[in-house]
Amino acid sequence: MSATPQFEEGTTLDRYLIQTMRSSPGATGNFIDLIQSIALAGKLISSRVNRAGLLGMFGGTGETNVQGEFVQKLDVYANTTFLRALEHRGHTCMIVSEENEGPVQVGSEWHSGRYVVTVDPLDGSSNIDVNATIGTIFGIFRRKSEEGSAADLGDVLRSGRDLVAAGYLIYGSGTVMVLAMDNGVHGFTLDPQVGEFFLSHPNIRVPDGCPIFSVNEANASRWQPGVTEFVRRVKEPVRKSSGRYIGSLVADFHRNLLKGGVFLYPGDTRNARGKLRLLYEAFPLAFVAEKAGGYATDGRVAILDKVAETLHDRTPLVIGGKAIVEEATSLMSADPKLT
Ligand code: P6P
Repeated sequence: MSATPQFEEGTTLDRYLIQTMRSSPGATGNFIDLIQSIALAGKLISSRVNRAGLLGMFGGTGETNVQGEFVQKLDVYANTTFLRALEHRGHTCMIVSEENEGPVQVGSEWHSGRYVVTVDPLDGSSNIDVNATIGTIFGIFRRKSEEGSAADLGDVLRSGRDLVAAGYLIYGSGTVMVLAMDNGVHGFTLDPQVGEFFLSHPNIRVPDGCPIFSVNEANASRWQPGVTEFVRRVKEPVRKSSGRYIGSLVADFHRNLLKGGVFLYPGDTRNARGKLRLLYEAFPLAFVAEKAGGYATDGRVAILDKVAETLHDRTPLVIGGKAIVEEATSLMSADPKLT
C-alpha cells in the first residue's frame, strides 16, 4: 500500500478508504465494505450510548458472560449490533467476540467472506452508568482457510503479526473511529448531524516521553518487583509525569496515543496473566500502537509476537510510547515468572 496521500479538509471515511485502497493491488472493495460495516455499527452504538439514560439502557441484564463479568444491557446491544452489521455483506467468514463463548460463523451462504474479525463490542461497560468514556475494539485478519468453506479456529488462533488492520471506536465527548492499516493510523470524528465520519486526526504518531502513566495502583500490593520499581521511577518529580486512570482501556489508550505515555495492566500474584484479553483488546491496540510508532509488550515480549492459544486468552499489557514501554519491559522481564 502506498504512503498516505495528503487529504483535504472534510475528507470522509469513505473517500479516505477509496483513495487509500485504490493503490492496493488486488483490492476488491471487500475491505472497504468491511470497514464501512464497522463504521455503521459504531454509529448505531454511539447513538444508543448517548441516549442510554433515556432508553432504560443503564444497568445489567442479570446475566454473566464467558468472562464471568456482569453483562450490561448496552453490552448485549453492542454485540448484537456488531454481529448483524458484519453478517450479511459477504466480507466476513467468522467473528470472535468477547460476549460469545465460541466463534460466530457467518451464515452459510456467506462462507466466501475473506476476513475474520475479533471484537470487544463495548469495552469499559462498567463505566456506562456514570457516563464515563467507553469504546469498541476490533482486529481484522485475512482467513487462512479456503474461501468458500467454513472458517476454522486456525483462522484466528494465530500470531498478532498476522493482523491486516485494527482499530477502535471511542464514545466520549464525541465519537471517534481510529483505524490502523499498513499506511498508518488515522482518526475520524462522527458528525452526528449528518451521520458521517470525517478525517480529523490524520497520521497519528505517539509523542515521545511519558507525560502520563496509567495503572490501577489499588493492585500495587500484588505487583512483581519490576512493576513496582517502574512505577516508582515514573513518579519521580524529575519525570514530570501525571497519573491518569479512567478504568476504560480504550479511553486510557486513546489519551496516551495522542498525548504520549504508558498504560499498564500487569500480571500479579492474583492474576498471573492480568485481566485484559489478547485477541480483541491487546492485539488490536498493539497493532495501532506499533503503526503509530509506539510499542506494546506483556512485560517480556511484544504483544504482536504472541500467538493466541484460546479465544479468550488473557495477557498482561504494557502499551504506549516505544521508549517508555521498553523501559518498563526491561524492568518487568527480570521478574520471576508468575504461575
Ligand atoms: P480495573 C474495563 O472493565 C476493563 O476491561 C478495561 O477497559 C479497563 O482497562 C480495565 O478493565 C480496568 O480494570 O481492574 O482497573 O477496574
